[in-house]
Amino acid sequence: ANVTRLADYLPPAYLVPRTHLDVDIRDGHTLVTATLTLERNPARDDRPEDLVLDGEHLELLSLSLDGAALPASRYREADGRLTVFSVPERFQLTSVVRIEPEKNTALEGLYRSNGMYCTQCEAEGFRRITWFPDRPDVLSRFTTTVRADREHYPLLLSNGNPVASGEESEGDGQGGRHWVTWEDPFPKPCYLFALVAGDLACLKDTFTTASGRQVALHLYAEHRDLDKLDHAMVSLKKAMAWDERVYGREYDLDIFQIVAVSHFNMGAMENKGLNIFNTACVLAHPATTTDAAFERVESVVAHEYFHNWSGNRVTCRDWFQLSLKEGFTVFRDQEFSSDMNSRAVVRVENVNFLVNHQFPEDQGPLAHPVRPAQYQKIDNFYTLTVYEKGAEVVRMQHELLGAEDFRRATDLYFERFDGQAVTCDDFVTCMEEVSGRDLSGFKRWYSQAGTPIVRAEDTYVDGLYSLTLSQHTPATPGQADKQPLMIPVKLALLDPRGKPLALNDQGDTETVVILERATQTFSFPLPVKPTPSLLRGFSAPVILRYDFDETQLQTLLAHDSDGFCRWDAAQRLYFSALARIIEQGESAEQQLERLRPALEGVIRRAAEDPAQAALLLTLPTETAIGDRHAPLDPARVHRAAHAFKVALGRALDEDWRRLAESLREPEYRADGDAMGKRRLRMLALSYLGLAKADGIADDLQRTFRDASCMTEEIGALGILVSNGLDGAETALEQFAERWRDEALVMDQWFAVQAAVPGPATVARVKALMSHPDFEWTLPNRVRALIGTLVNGNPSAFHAEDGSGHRLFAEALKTLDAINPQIAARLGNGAARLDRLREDLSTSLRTALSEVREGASANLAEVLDRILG
Ligand code: HT7
Ligand code: ZN
Repeated sequence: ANVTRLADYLPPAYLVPRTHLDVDIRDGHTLVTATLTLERNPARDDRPEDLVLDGEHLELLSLSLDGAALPASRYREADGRLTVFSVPERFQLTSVVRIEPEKNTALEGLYRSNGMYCTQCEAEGFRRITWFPDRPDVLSRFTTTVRADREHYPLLLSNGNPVASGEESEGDGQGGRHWVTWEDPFPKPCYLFALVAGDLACLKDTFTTASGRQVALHLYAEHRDLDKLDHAMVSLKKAMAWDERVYGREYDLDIFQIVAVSHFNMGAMENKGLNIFNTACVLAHPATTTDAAFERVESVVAHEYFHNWSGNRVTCRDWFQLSLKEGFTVFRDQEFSSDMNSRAVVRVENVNFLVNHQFPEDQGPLAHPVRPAQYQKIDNFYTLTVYEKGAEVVRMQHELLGAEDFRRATDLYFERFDGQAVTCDDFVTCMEEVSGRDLSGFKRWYSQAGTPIVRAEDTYVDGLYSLTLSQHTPATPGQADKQPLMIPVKLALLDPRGKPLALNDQGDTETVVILERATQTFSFPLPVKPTPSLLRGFSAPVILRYDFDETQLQTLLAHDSDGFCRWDAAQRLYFSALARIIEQGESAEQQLERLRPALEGVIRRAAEDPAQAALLLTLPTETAIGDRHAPLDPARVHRAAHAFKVALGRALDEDWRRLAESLREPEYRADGDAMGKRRLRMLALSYLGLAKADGIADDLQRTFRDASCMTEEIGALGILVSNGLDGAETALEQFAERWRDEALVMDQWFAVQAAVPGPATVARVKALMSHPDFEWTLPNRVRALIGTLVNGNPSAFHAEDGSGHRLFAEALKTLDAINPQIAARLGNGAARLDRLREDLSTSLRTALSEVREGASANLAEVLDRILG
């Protein structure tokens, strides 16, 4: 296989100070004329004489150097490379290529989505548009002319500012053809190039920057979706103000544009001045969008906007440094969301996501460092480790330096590296320079894969509390031996009534200890033996092992001022109860009775913060429960989890009914308070649904029918369907009838059905694959149906008869021929193969082995790592 290694990095042989693109969009094909100004890179002492450019799926029509056509003997085209022999020090190269965006289902490069043309160039899509050194350390000033039929494509967009436009004399549509030229004054790597041609509606606004410049904000979507852009606009303006206030970063062009696109491989893309978004991450309206999706829009809009500095102005030297921009930008968007919403709730949601998704990645066959050392297809490394763990690595630096020094360090980073392509080491060096700290040990977080396990043991003797922390990172593929990491452990020590004790003479009740060696002991003189509140705020991405007894966990759950530690205590109580059901065959009712006082305590205080109460009362997913039991037996896990939830529904029936009633709002509101109430109300209804409480089917049908927003409507539908309650099928039909023209809503309709636990769902998913609204070319739809089955429904996916595995293999094959990136991502869903009960593991292995033959490079890399 074709492996790219970090150790082999060489600076580019040729630089491209200027690029002019002429993109002539015709029916069925597009002609791209690229004029590159090239010069030999003085940083390359070996003075390579040949120029090598990247290109895929391009039909080269002509090539000329400094205006003279090149004969075939002067260049060679092979294996995605164009080599031009013996080029001068400085020259212009003009190529004309023909491409076929209409046939592009991979959604990389230039493609068509619902009648518009758009691009996706990160990571290596630009090479599908024209011949170019497609690597992030070649920064070029782009001018782009887009030409198309005026009637069908009245809007022609690219990066930067529009500088000229006009009509074309030749006309092939009723309205004739037109063109627009865009100039981007900022040098950028080609992965940030973007182009859109279409007939779109626009929501316009302006933002005045701190230095008084007016920026035009244009948000584009299909005409029918114009009423779904307000939330994104509000979010964008908040993000722009936040970046000025918190990081001192202003926007730098006269116009900032976002375009909503239905067919998109990921969430969104931060192209300079022209962000392109998956409709799912930008469109929002209470009638069609859940509260959770509203929050996602706010955070993704902010994330992409923040990239303007962390990613665009300062970019990555090579793709191994991806976390330089992604980890940092996720940290920035998480902090933004914390400032805009409830910090405690946002933190728990982020940690919950990391622990349930990134930790398993880091402990399985796909484990890799935040800065990987090698890859076959870089697309496969847009991972939770690079993004979410990468964000935690930045968060730890923020914690180690403190907010003020961290800001000084980021100021230094942006100033020193503006307009450059740099490395993760460059980022940490700024932290070191500003703080005067040696962070060489810390840098291992970038290079060492795996989730560290921190063991805590304590003693209390003669008024001295001693806490011994030891760390160990298990082996991961290709990395047998691990070195100790620098781990900040924030802690408090609580007295028996849950009050934090003073840890020093100054009366501080919280401190951060740094675990740098394999084992270290930290001592505190205390008047009583405390309950330790450890890893507060989840101060490091580690697994904490401490032998909490049930009383300590109940103390933490009831009294800890740290939102993460309260939630963590609840999770530990749930996991232990479920383990006793799964491993020791104890009854769910018995376990529930043990927890009942603690849960009633949470419910009593629910009105203080309904969203937090909902988090505390939500059980771990079956996937998370299964990850704690070996061998993994999804059916058994499902039986235990279901029994426990039913017991919880029955035992607290009155509380759930009271909450469901009292949290009902007279009319829809979009604020955080109302969202928190809806969240807890829907949770209460779901426990009643699970318990099949008297009259609940009627209540849910009413909630479904009279819903004030999509959160209630889809919430009620999901509870009806997943519990097979009366009226479920009718509600499904009504929902499809009502929302058949709203693609994002229909995604939820597919997902709700794929989420029903149990093996029968496999047949349902199979049938839905033939539904007229199911489209293999639409990644959101594939994720909704097949992604939900594979990643969110273990008792169906791992059906004992192997039907889920066969369906998965079938889906992977079909998808791989259409969109290899999406197929490879879906393939990740098999990563628990070796943890499964033996018969299930054999069945999955057999199904995947068949897919491996003839798989794309993307999918092959994933399958090879999983199959071993
Ligand atoms: N930086 C963007 C990554 C992205 C992407 C990567 C591979 C294939 C398709 C893609 N679409 C977007 C998104 C981000 O992290 O901000
Ligand atoms: Zn990003």
